Amino acid sequence: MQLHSFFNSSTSYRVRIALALKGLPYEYLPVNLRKQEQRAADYVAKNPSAGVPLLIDGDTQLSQSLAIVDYLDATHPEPRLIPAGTLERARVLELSDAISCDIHPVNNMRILRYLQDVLGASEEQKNAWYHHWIREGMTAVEALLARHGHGAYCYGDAPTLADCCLVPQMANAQRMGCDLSAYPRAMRVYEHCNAQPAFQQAAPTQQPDYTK
Ligand SMILES: N[C@@H](CCC(=O)N[C@@H](CS)C(=O)NCC(=O)O)C(=O)O
Repeated sequence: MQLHSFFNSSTSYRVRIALALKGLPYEYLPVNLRKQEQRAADYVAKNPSAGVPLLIDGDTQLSQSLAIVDYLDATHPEPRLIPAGTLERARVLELSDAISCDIHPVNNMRILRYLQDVLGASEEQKNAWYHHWIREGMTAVEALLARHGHGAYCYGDAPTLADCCLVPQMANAQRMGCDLSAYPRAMRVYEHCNAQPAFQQAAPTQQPDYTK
């Protein structure tokens, strides 16, 4: 398999965690978002969404991080990251969606660029936007974890798709200077995950395209 990825991309980071948890080797194909390589015509021909990640598995080209993790779960079921049980599956997807649908899209690079380049927002206004949506989104995530979370991870004592989403989102928020002390349960899960080798292997600093 090959993975088009950018070290700082939180959606790529989700897939890297899933691949590491499953122990699957892959070739890392860097796409430099700072240089807008995701918009190059030959790349958009492969991924019409003009973003990372993009997984290549033989003749299969698959974008969308959650679809990729679902695909990996079907093709390499051990360990399962989306539980099979109806309620367990729904709970893990509920948390994953709270992050991947409600937090990540509004703070994505192209949205922040549009705010500044087209709407004329200042650096301060852009940061206020980012922090606002982290506060709103993480308050909901923390409440969901308090209600349904148990064990060392988001949902139980084994990592799931929800942890693949939570860790990159919190890392991103920390990088942007957000105060995460109001989310102690999420922080405990985050720290526990970061102590595990698979999560460490998937971290931005460990990627071949990492730069400061
Ligand atoms: N829903 C997509 C989002 C993919 C996405 O937007 N990735 C970001 C990096 S985290 C990206 O490539 N951004 C490029 C841009 O904003 O121009 C997924 O989960 O894979």
